Amino acid sequence: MTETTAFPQDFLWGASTSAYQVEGAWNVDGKGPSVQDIRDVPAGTIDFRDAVDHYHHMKEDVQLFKELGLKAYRLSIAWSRILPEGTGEINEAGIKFYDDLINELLANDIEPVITVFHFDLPAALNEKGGWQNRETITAFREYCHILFERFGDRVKYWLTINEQNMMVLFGSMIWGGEGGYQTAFTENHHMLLAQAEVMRDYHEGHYPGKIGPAPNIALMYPGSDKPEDVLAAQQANALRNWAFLDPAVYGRYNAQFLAIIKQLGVEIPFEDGDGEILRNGTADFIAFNYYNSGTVVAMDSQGELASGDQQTGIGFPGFFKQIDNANLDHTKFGWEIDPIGFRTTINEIYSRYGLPLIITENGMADYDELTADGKIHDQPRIKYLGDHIEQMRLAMADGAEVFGYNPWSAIDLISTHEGLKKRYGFIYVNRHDDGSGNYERYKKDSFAWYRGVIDSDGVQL
Ligand code: BGP
Repeated sequence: MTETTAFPQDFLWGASTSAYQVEGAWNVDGKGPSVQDIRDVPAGTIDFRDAVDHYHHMKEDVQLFKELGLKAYRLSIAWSRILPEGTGEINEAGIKFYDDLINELLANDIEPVITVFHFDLPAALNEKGGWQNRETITAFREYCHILFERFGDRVKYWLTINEQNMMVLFGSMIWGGEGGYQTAFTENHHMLLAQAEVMRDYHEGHYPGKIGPAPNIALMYPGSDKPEDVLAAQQANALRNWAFLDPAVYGRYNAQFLAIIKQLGVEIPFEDGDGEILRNGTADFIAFNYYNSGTVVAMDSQGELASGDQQTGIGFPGFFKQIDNANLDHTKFGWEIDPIGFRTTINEIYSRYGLPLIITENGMADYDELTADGKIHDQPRIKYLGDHIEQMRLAMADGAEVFGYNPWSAIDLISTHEGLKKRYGFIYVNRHDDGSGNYERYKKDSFAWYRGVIDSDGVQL
């Protein structure tokens, strides 16, 4: 146990989930399918559309969140539960589910932090071109207007798009998207415009809360002290990180990003007025997800692209490719573990943008196992989170304004592409990739530990 300075008493100690990864009930009470519901099921695994059935365990789960000591709960709303076709007729049963959830959270003194879009585009919109189609911007505004009108009286923290950068850079893995650079950065442009329009709509609606983006930000390190690798890291940070935060905060594209994608042959489909749209809709705060830093080296145009997933595999021929950092340990799923990188990432974001920060994801996956006496001993996760909280404290001592921390995930749920076996929760769910399990909830060792962290204002790690 390390005795150090306490976090502010109003610090939002929370935890995170997303609708498609936790709710289940994918076709219940009028909900329309999302792109996640129509994906191919990974070989040898179950149909994950029931997730961990939070939809039918909502009150039980909120009671567990209360017992966990949460001050906040970061959740997402399923667009196609509100608008089954993505636009048009409202599904009142969907509204009721989130109304009840928000009221249940508030009745238990838990602040809802709501992501409006978390990888689950309505299938009906995807069939009309999804984010390739500029009309999706209008649909997104219509959807968000409903959320602000129906829940804006009680919800004070809104996040626009979860990990837009990961969708753009790793779309095929995360939601099954296809297409090359032109497709990716066309979709990105439309999402940036949609985000800006919705942030302006929110501000012009004079709702009593705040709104911001929620990218996955990881500082990219140079793989050596060679000047070309330092340049490669600067380019990787521009493409992976600042390309998304500059538009959200400054209302304009990042110049180095524009130069890089021009050399990749991409034409951003700018239309008259797009620059003004970006300028008129900017963030009140920055939410971001951090799992680990990245390390890159220069790569010539004939270079091989890095393989791997969204935490290990970024690369652009002619610029950089990600490599493994030999100085870091890894999780059992191959993701690097870099708590000090969390401090440097927080400092870098705050230094560039100067806005209040809230961490909306940070966590470690493991093959957690339920013992015969109903325990789950997840000490590696306790160490990962404790080390990252300590580094977050040090970043705050460095001057960064951080107002909340929401580890991924409040409760076990489905991975973007590795099923239920890849567990992150403080709460274990007895459900398995082979379809066995009764959805029973169990408190892991990290549950009592995190409750102690919260009760001690972050002193007891
Ligand atoms: C982030 C997503 C989360 C969650 C997390 C863990 O990219 O925002 O939704 O999926 O990563 O990743 P995975 O589920 O692939 O282990």
